[in-house]
Amino acid sequence: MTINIHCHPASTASRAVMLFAAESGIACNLETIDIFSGQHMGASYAAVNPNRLIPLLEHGGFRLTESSAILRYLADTAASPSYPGGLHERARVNERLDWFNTQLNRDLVYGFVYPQIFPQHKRESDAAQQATLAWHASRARQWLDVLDGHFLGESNAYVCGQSITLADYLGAPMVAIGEAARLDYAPYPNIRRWLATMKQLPNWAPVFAAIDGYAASLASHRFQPL
Ligand SMILES: N[C@@H](CCC(=O)N[C@@H](CS)C(=O)NCC(=O)O)C(=O)O
Repeated sequence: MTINIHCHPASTASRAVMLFAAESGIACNLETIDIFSGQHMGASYAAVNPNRLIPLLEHGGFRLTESSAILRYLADTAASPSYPGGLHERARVNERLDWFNTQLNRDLVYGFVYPQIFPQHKRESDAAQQATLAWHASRARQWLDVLDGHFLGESNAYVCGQSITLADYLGAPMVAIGEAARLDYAPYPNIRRWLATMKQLPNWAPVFAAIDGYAASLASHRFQPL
């Protein structure tokens, strides 16, 4: 039974799923939902995902939203070592998946990067934009400190230790999107090392080609530093 994934390469949540599926050799059909033309807001997509968000997985009659749930589902279908079965090992991966989604994603991605790189996320007034960026910047720095100093530290290759897990697949695209706003990660050497490792995955470049192209189109924009 074919696994269909509705996604778009400009979507950070989609790229996590696309990268993991490609790296794991999980056969699936990627169906592009054009979020730029608003295809996800149309009635036919809303009928299958009332959130009107991507990614969405369909496997037979089973539908699943939420990138981190999709990652776990794909990993279980493939018995992937990226989602280990041991009680503590799996709990650690779950913890870090939740952390990326509820801490780093909220403040770094949605609160600081998206309002600067995506026009639809920009706040209506300059004052509102500045207040948003200021509020989320301080919290984003706090989470980056945790990621750099505690999850990775000087000794861990990946965010749960020495082996790549789903948490790396979910988290690396969130950190990498900061580069579209030319965030300086120099104060976070362990994050830079980890991101460089993730970028060496064979499927990173093809999965990130579209968003890298979008980032290049912002070359003349001025961004607020973190
Ligand atoms: N919590 C969801 C978030 C999904 C999400 O925010 N998707 C974005 C793209 S990264 C989207 O569909 N945006 C369309 C819109 O906001 O109109 C997940 O992890 O899958």
